[in-house]
This record gives sequence, structure tokens and C-alpha cells, in this order.
Amino acid sequence: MVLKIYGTKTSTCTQRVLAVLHEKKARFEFVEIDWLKGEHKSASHLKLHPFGKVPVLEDDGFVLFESRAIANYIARKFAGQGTSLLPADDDLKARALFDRAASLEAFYYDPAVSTLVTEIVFKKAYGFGEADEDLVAKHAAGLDTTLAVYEQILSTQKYIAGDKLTVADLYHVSYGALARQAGYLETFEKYPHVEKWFAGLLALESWQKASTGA
Ligand SMILES: N[C@@H](CCC(=O)N[C@@H](CS)C(=O)NCC(=O)O)C(=O)O
Repeated sequence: MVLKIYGTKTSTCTQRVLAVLHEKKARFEFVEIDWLKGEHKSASHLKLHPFGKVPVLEDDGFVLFESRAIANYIARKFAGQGTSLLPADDDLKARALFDRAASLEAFYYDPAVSTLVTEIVFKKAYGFGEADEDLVAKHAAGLDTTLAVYEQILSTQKYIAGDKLTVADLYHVSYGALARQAGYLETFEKYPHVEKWFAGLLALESWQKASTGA
């Protein structure tokens, strides 16, 4: 049975998972959840995702929510095809560097970019009022501090977890792409290694497909 993704193609978290599926050249069925109709809060969707969000993976009766966990599951399930995307299980140091990259994304990068995008893009798009300028300033500074550290890391390795593309790189793309459009392109461009890394991610065919819903 082909695995199923319940998601919204325009959502950042769904695009994170789609990029991994395309990078792994995995077959999947996509079930669009229409936010405008409130389908993510329907009784049937709440059975799959108790927070009423997207995305959700369903694989032969196994149900999983949280986009990064889904990304890792896909990378392991399709280990024999497409780009590897995870360090070898028996490589202690590569796994530690992968865990560090995943933590950097979750605890430093994502809070900054997701707040900036929510305040500047989503609030306007969904009519939720004005951006909170104090929050924007705080997270703009947080993004700059984070990318300054990334610059050091990326000056000695090609990707955020080492010299190979991993799911940890792909975790970054969807919110980063929107943050760049929302006025923070210069924050990336200020750091040449970061800019080279991120431009490379944006150019991946997997990301092109994920971001255009192809
Ligand atoms: N940490 C979760 C976040 C899930 C999430 O917030 N999804 C958003 C789309 S990116 C959503 O469904 N928002 C609708 C809502 O919260 O009502 C993940 O990575 O899957």
C-alpha cells in the first residue's frame, strides 16, 4: 500500500515533508486538507492529528504527525533509494553532528524564521491584524545571531550536518524561503557560506517540486 500524506500544499510543514519525499523519489498519495473549509479541525482529521494540524503520514495503518519525524521516517523507510539524507547508524560522530544540526534548526532557527513569517506574512494574509514589532525585532536579531553561527559551521562543511545533504538541511527550507521573501534576504546574503548553502537548497529539484505542488 502506498503511503499517504494528509497536508496542505501551500503550508510550510507540508512542503518540508514533500521535499523529502521527492528527494527520496518515493511514491505517495497526497490528500489535500482544505484549511479554508476547516478540514484540519474536522473530527476525522483530529483522529489522525490531535492538534488539528498538518501534515500527517499514514503508512499501512501507522499514523504519524510532526513534519520532522515524518521526514526522518521517510528517509529510513526509503533508505535504499534517492539521496541518503541520514548519517549511517554506526557513525557515532556523524550522527552527533546530525543531532546538533536538527537541534539548531528546532531551537534557534525555526523560532526566529517561523515567528518572522507569522508576524509579517501570515497575519496579513489571513487578516489576523498587525505584526508585533517588538517580536519582529527580537526574532530578526535571533535570525542574525543564528546565521552568524551557521556561517562558522558552513565555512568548514557543505551542509548543516556535514558534507552530505540530510533531512536537517531540508527542515530549513520552507520557512527560510518565506523569511527571505518577507525582507530577510539580506540577513542570509550577509553570510556568504550561508547564502551559498541556502541558494543550493532552493535550487534542488525536490524543493522546486515541493514548493510548486508539482
Ligand atoms: N511542529 C509541527 C507544526 C504543525 C503546524 O503548525 N502545521 C501548520 C501548517 S505549517 C498547521 O497545520 N496550521 C494550522 C493550525 O494550526 O490550525 C510540524 O512540524 O508538523
